[in-house]
Amino acid sequence: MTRIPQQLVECMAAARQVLVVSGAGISAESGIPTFRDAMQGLWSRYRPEDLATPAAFSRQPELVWQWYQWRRRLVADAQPNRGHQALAGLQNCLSTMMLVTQNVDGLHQRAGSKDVIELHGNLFENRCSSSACGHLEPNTDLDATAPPQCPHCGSLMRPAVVWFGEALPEAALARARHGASECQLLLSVGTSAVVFPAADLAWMVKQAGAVLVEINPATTPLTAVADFVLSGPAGEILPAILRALDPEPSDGAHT
Ligand code: BJW
Ligand code: ZN
Repeated sequence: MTRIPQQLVECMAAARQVLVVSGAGISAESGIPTFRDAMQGLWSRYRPEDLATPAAFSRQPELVWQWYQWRRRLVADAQPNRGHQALAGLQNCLSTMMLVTQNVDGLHQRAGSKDVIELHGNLFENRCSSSACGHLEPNTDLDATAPPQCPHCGSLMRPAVVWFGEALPEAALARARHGASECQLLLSVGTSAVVFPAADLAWMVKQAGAVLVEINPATTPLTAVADFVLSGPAGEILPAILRALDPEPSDGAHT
């Protein structure tokens, strides 16, 4: 069983505000490949970094659309795992916990986390590709093989996610940065911490002298500067943290 250092348990219990920044690794145990994992099946000859760009969508809208439809179906068939559930439990047992995610899969919300700040958008919404229009609507058809047209201006609809070179949603980023400036402890979970500006949150917290904790089976640029490195899968480590903080929950959680 994973052992959580007592000093970390005390830091977490004492923190008035904890900021959690999650990445694709937390959904790996739900069967969703991480962003930089090898792509599977038909998609194995593409690099995700080459599909998640506005230029790729302009060049080959159907190809990019079909990649997102494949990922949407994977996520729709998946379930939140023990890592997502433990984070939802932590939100109830810590004084204030803000959850910022780079993930677009909505699994935190499905596990019961509240007020999740999505930095890179959401797979299950579409936005008009004309920035002058910006019409937003839910994606309802998981089988359509081509992007639909915008009902307002006729441009192609695209997944409402943030691609490389695009600005993050302003309000979400401002809230995340405010959370980083206010927190006493940041938990970086399942992210390679190489994509900015999300990766900056941990560096901001470290510079301000707050505690940086990393949960990841692999090393990242944060590993060398983190105050606590919990090397292993989020689905084991997060429930162990919850048990250490709240050994006898009144609602029978973590059984
Ligand atoms: C486990 C596990 C288990 C496995 N348990 N862990 C500064 C320096 C250099 C470059 C830049 C910079 N600032 C900006 C840039 C450019 C660029 C960038 O960062 N490039 C770097 C790659 C170099 N950033 C941008 O372009 C951003 N935009 C921007 O800055 O705009 C400026 C602007 C301002 C004003 C006007 C216009 C422009 C946008 C970035 C958008 C990122 N979007 C994506 C795609 C989203 C949609 C989609 O999903 O298709 O977001 S890219 C991709 O990376 C996705 C992810 O959210 C993001 C982060 O990846 P993540 O989550 O860390 O996943 P992985 O796969 O990398 O790592 C998984 C980790 O899990 C691994 O470490 C595993 O070990 C671990 N793991 N199993 C725990 N069981
Ligand atoms: Zn439109």
